[in-house]
Amino acid sequence: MDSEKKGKKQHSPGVSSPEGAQQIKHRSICVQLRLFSPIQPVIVYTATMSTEKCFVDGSAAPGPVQQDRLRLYSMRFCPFAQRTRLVLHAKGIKFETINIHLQKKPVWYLEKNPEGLVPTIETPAGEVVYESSITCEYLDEVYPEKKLLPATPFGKAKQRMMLDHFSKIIPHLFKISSAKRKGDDVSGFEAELKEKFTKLNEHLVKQKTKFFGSDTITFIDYMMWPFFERLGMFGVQHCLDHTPELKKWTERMLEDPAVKATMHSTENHKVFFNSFLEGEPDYDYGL
Ligand SMILES: N[C@@H](CCC(=O)N[C@@H](CS)C(=O)NCC(=O)O)C(=O)O
Repeated sequence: MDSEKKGKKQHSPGVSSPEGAQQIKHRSICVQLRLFSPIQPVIVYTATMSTEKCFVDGSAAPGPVQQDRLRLYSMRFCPFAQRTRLVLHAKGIKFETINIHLQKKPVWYLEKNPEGLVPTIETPAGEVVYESSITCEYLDEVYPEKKLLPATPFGKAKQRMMLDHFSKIIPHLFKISSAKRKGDDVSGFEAELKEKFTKLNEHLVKQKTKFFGSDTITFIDYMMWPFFERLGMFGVQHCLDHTPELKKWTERMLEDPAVKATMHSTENHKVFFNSFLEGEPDYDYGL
């Protein structure tokens, strides 16, 4: 693979915005370890989110992962990486974060994950796992405390099917926001989105549970959440107005400690997303 070239590739639009004042409050239990370079310290988190500047093409490669933790390669506003961060926080796994400049990726990052996407997890044994839902399933298997996926094959299959359906909603969100930006009429797209939300709402009503898998948060809630956190950024928050159970689900999710630890304010999401749409993503916004 031509990693030089790949390093210059635009990152996908699966990205949202920055971190808010809200997060600054949660930036507590971290230990700064100036391991690799004086300007790019790695932060070890047990219960908080990454606030570190991204590693850019030309920056020194980090050394091996220490025995007592995992390493997450991330980007602060990436909704897919947020899935992994949610699971790491929810399960209380000790990890450090290295944020990657997705427009100027270091060559060493492409050697770890040839797809060049975040999130990626690396273990002390040098094992590398990527693709958000795969990283989350991996974490759930390796760290059995507070299991997020159901124990039965059918329970697992149901959550995977739900995730598969939900994945089809994601491009829709970007489509609406891009059409809005161009000043196009989005009423048709919004009607489609409302229909999809109605189905999710019906699922909650029918199942009579507070969350999508049960009365407590499970895997599927964390997989979907990052996109609901960004509804305001996409300008489609009002599409929840006719789906009261789904709206209540978003309110319950906002109470979850892992959500609180990883989220950005809508305002910050918007600033980052605009910088992304203008072709100059400000990955370090707010740092
Ligand atoms: N299917 C991937 C999508 C991840 C993804 O699109 N990440 C974006 C950032 S939000 C990325 O790494 N983009 C870099 C690129 O496209 O080169 C997953 O679920 O992990």
